[in-house]
Amino acid sequence: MDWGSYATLSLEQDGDALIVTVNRPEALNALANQVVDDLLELTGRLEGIGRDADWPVRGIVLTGAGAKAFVAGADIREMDGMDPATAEAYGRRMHQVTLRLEELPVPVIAAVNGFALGGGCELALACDFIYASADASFGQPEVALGLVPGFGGSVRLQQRVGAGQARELIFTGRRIDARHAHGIGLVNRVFDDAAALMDGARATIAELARVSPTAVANAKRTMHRVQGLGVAEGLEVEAESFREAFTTEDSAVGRAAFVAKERAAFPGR
Ligand code: CO8
Repeated sequence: MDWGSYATLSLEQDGDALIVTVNRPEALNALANQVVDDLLELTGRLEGIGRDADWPVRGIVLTGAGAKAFVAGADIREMDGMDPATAEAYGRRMHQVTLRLEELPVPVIAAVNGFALGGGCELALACDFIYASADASFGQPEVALGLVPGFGGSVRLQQRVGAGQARELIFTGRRIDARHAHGIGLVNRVFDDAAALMDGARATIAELARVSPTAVANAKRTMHRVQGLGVAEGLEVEAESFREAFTTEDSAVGRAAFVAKERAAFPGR
């Protein structure tokens, strides 16, 4: 699959993992317009993963270049020249990136190797799991700039950590370290350093490569669809997804392999 080439993103396929690195270390990987354009283009291409039972990768790792930052937020210098309409359009384009990440048929892991602030924290929140190095830090410092979260933080931070924790972070603009972020459920796992972080993310994708890709895609879609629904409505969605799972070859292969006491070789359809 041709993933394209980008001014501000580096791509590397490593086995079943696609590693995407936001590559503007001189500005702590801040989300300049060019980065948003590149993320839109890339996420558009990635939508094809799994089509026609072609699963070129089984998971994506999103990280930041350099030793200091995942992404230090929206590009404050570029925002300086924006009027309200341009700012709204900028936020909406980034919303599209985050929605596409959630709609991808494979899990996305944010590997946070330093600052994940403002739009950087919001980009991580659009990923399925957030892994962090011990020296990572998180925050929504928009209020210190007279702004509010604009890339999805008002919605996704409270979904991830609950309303009370989200309000405290957003209203104070406070920065928290990786262990604190882990304690409130923002971060799934904390690793000693950046190398261990990337190893951990790759190992999870190797695990994903052993199970059914259609089932993982179905589970991801279902979990996004039920978010915000009441229990009864959510169970309706789950019933549809469970039914759909039984239409896949993967489910037939998976069940037959269990009965035969063999390891399933999933066809991915
Ligand atoms: N935008 C642009 N440049 C940045 C940014 C940024 N967000 N963050 C860092 N940089 C640049 C610095 O200006 C500096 O450049 P230079 O070397 O040319 O002076 C370089 O990166 C290195 O940064 P520092 O020298 O500041 O490094 P420190 O280690 O001293 O500090 C910090 C690191 C604490 C991360 C500090 O850089 C900082 O506070 N950055 C800003 C963090 C922030 O406030 N982020 C939130 C931005 S607002 C946002 O994301 C809103 C999203 C919603 C937008 C809605 C649509 C309009």
